[in-house]
Amino acid sequence: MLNKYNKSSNEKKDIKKLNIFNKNLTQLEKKSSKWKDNSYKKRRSNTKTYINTNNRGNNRIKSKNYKNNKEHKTNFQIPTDSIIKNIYIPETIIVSELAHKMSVKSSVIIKNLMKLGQMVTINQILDQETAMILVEEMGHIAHASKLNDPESFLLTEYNNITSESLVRAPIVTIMGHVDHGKTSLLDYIRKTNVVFNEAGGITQHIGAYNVTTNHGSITFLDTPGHEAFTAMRARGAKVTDIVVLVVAADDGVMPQTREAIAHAKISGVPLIVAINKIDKLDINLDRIKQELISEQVIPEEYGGASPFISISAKKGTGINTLLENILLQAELLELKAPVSTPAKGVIIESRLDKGKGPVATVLIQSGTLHRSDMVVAGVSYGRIRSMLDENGKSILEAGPSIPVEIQGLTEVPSSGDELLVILNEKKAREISLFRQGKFRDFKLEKQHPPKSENMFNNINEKELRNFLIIIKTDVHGSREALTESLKNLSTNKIKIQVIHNAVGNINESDINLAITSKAIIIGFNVQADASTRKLAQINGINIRYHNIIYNIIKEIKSEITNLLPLEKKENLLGLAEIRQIIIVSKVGTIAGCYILEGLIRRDSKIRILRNKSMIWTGELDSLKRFKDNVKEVKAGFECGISLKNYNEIIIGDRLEIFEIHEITKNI
Ligand SMILES: Nc1nc2c(ncn2[C@@H]2O[C@H](COP(=O)(O)OP(=O)(O)OP(=O)(O)O)[C@@H](O)[C@H]2O)c(=O)[nH]1
Ligand SMILES: [Mg+2]
Repeated sequence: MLNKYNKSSNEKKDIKKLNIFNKNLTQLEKKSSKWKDNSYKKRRSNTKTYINTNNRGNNRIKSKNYKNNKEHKTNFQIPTDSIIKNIYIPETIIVSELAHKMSVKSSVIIKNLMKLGQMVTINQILDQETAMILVEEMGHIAHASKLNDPESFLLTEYNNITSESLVRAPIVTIMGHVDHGKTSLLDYIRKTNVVFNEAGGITQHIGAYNVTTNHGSITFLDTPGHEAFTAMRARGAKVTDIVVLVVAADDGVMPQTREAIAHAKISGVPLIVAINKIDKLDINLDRIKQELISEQVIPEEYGGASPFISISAKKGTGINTLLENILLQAELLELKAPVSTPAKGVIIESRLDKGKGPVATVLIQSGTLHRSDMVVAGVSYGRIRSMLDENGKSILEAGPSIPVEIQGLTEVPSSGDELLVILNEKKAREISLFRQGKFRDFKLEKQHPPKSENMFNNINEKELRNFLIIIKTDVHGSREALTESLKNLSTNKIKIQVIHNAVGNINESDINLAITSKAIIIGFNVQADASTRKLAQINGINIRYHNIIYNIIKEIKSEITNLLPLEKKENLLGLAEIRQIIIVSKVGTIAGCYILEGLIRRDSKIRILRNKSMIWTGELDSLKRFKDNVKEVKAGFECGISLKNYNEIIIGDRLEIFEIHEITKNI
C-alpha cells in the first residue's frame, strides 16, 4: 500500500521524506535500550505508515481525509494512518495516563488490552511489561523509563564528576554462633564494654564501628548470633569485604557457624577463622579444626584459603595476629573507592526516634557524605540534618567505609536500602514519591491476594486457627527478625499472622487495630504512652513488652502449644481371653476371662478380636474377682467382666486392653 501511494503522488519528494523518516526510525530503534524484542519491528513493518506534513495524530480524521482526497482529487495531501511515537513508560502506569501519552482515548487502550486478553478499567495500574507490549502492539516504540532509578540519574547527571579511587578501610563482618564471643572480641579491640549493656547478654542489632588499630583502620560489623537474625547476618555478609568467623573453642561448629560459612561463601568473600575462648580449660583445638574442615573451611596450614587464629577475647590473646591477618587480606583485595564523588552507601539499621524522627545507620561505600546533603534511601528522602559517628560525636562528613548515624530523612528506610546523594532536591522527592507509590501498590496487592487463594483459605478455615500479632519494635532489623521468627512458629493447625509490624512506640492506632482484629501486641524495646495504655486497658488489649527476642519466641510458642488440640495416644495395657460366658438376668452377659499378659483396670478400654479381626471397641461396665468389684487384675489371674452396651461375646474371643492418654503436641 505504501508503494501504491508513493506512486500516486509526487514521488521524488515523498521517497526522500520516507528515507529521512526511516532513518529516524532506525535511530530511535537503536535508542530503545531495554526493549530489544524484534517482534515489534515485524509488527511495525505491517503497520501502515504514511507521511503527512500536517499530521495531528488523529487516525480517524486522517483516514477520512485520505478517502475524501481520493474521491475529490483536490487539495491533495498524503494520507497518514498512524504516527509512531516514542513512549516512555515508568515501572507502573495508570491506563488513562498511558492513553494520554499515546494521544488516544482510554477506551482505545482498554479495547487493545482486551484483544491481548486483559480486562482493565480506566484507573487500573499496568505494570511496565504489559504497558510496553501494548505500546508496541499499537505500533509505537516503548522505552522503559528510568525515572525511578536514581543510580542511572546519578550516572547521567554526574558522570562528568570523576574522582580518583583511593585505598579504603576494609569492612569486616564478625559472624558466628550465639555467645561465641563476637561482641567481646570487638569490645577488646575497641576497648569498650558493649556486651555489658546488652539485654540478655545477646546482640540483637547490627553494630557498625570504625576502629583505628596499630595496624590500620578497619570497619567492623558486629552481627547477632541468635538464629532469629538470619536476615541481619545475610545483610552483614552482603556489604562486607572479609568475614571473621568466631568459633568458641569450648563449643565448636554450631548451626549459626554453618550459616555464617554459607553467607560468606554466597558473598564470595574471604573467611578468617578466629577460634575464641582459648583461655578456657578442657578445649581441643584440633577437634574444632576438624569440624571446620568438614564444613569445607580449610586452614592455610593445610593449603586452604582461611587463616585460623586462636584468640581469647577475654584475655586479649592472639588479637594482634588476627588484626594483622585482616589487614593482610585487605591488602590483597586492593580495596579502593572514589572519595570526592556524591556518596553512595547502605542502610545498616534504622529506627524512629521520638525526639529525632527517623534515624539511620549508614555505611558509606563510595564518595563522601556531607551534613546537609540531599539523599534518597528506599522510599524515604531528605536533607541530612545531623551526622554522628559510632561514639555519638557530631561529624561534618564521612568517606568510604565509614559508618554514620544520620537524621533528617522523611521516613524510616529499611535496612539494606541503598542510600544515594541526589544533588537535585526536586528529583529526590520525585524518586521517593514514585517509590512510595510503587510500595503502596505492592502492599495492596499483598493485602488482597488473588481470589482463588481466598477461597482456599476459606476451605481450611474450620481446621486452621489464626493467631494474630501486631509487632512494634525500636529498629527495623528486629522488626524483620521478630516477624519472621514468629511466622515460622505457625503449624498446620495454627497460623501465626503478623497483621501489622512497624518501627516506633505503640500508639492508639495499634490498639484500635488490635480491638478490631483481636490481635495481641508485642512491643520490643518500645513503650506506649499513658493514653495508649489506658485505651488498651479499657478494651482488654494484651500488650507484651519485651527486650529479648528469645523470650518472645518462647512465650508465643508456649501459648500456641496450649491452643493446639490435645493429641490422643493409645497405650496397650494387656491381653485377655474369654473362657466362659455367664448370662445373668437383669445384669446381662458376664465374660469369664483369663488375663494372658499385662493387666486390666476398671477404667480400661477394650477391643474384641475374633479370628484376628476387630469386632468391637468400647468400655468396661464392671470388673470383678469372684463376687467383689476390683480396680485391677494382673496377668495369670481370672476375672469376670461385663462390657458397656455389648453382649455378643463368645468363648475364645481375645480382648486387647488399652488406655488413651491425652498429650500436648509439641511444635
Ligand atoms: N572465657 C572466655 N569467655 C569469653 C570469651 N569471649 C567471650 N566470652 C564470654 O562469652 C559470653 C558471650 O560473649 P558475647 O561476646 O556476648 O558473645 P556473642 O557472640 O557476641 O553473642 P551474640 O551476639 O548473642 O551472638 C560472655 O559471657 C563473654 O564473657 C573468651 O575469650 N573467654
Ligand atoms: Mg554479640
